[in-house]
Amino acid sequence: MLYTSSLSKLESGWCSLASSDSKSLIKKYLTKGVFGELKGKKTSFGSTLLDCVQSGFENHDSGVGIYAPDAEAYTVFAPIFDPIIEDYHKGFKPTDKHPAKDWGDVNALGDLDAEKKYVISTRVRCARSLVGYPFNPLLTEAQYKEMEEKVSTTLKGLAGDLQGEFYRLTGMSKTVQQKLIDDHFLFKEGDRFLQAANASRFWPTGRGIFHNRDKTFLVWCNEEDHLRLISMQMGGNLGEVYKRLVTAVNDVEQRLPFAHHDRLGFLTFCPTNLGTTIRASVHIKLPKLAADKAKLEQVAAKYSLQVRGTRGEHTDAEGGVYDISNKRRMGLTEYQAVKEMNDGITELIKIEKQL
Ligand code: ADP
Ligand code: CIR
Repeated sequence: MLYTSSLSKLESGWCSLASSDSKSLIKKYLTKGVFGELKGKKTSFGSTLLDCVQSGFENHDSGVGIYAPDAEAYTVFAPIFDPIIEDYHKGFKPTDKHPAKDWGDVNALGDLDAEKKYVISTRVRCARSLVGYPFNPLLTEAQYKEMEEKVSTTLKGLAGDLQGEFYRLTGMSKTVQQKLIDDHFLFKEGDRFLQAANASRFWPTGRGIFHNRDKTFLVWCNEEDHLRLISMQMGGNLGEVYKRLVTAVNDVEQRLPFAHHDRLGFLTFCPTNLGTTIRASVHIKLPKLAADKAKLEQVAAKYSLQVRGTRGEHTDAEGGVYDISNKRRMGLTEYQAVKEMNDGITELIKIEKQL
């Protein structure tokens, strides 16, 4: 039996969300029936429905509103995770199986904007979870330290263009930290969606960033996911960015064991990141198309793209710069996810030129 306090928090949180005008997926799919079915369940790690949905209960402006406190939550609470996964990843059904990892032909992609008129920078990231550790809400302070040590030591082994240094958030000066954030290299601090999900405990312990000399290959440690591997550079050369990421991931995978699920692909804290975990994005200026933000969103959605602000999710565009990326990450291969962004951005640029 769940503790009464957890149950009453669940009941009052559900009522408040149900009577709100929230547009979140959690509101859409946590119907009275599903809520009743799941409110008494627990994973073997002790996680409850409240641990999954508390971010969406606290933040009615969530787009999604749910995280998996541990890997088992995806199964125990499947009646809420499955429809959200299907909606977000455009039709990935409970009976579907995520395809095997396939980076495709890494030489097949080129420059999205050879004229250098629209695309400011290009980034492709993926997420990985370390085998043997739970997700953020269940990690102990000792585990955070141990993971950071493991990651920083392992990344010391990278050579050539990928060679770099690991910088712990603990002890990093606020000026250096802020500069890394402003330059789009480092995760922001104090994300209220993650905080409400219990994902920021012991901060900044165990959190850090690795980057090579040119800051074109970066690894985030213990922000939302155990690891985020990132390749980025100025301009629109998606081909170079993608190739670097693939080389890096293939290398790091030889050194660290990552959690993979037969049906869901690579495991992540947020269901929006499952599967390939790939988000390929450009920072782009499309002044004519973006003159009407609703139109930009609508055209982007037609090509399965997502529009974010300049500083990432839940931020606004600054100076007309938008972050546009592939939205779905499941039910397609790594190459197809990146190609979806490639093709969509090519179309958006075409449309901008015609306006
Ligand atoms: P995620 O790590 O999930 O991809 P965020 O939306 O939080 O997500 O973005 C993280 C950081 O990456 C932000 O500073 C954002 O501005 C930066 N970023 C994303 N795409 C690009 C890009 N194409 N060029 C430069 N910075 C980018
Ligand atoms: C939301 O629902 O808006 C937040 N919980 C973020 C959802 C997807 N983004 C993410 O995982 N970073």
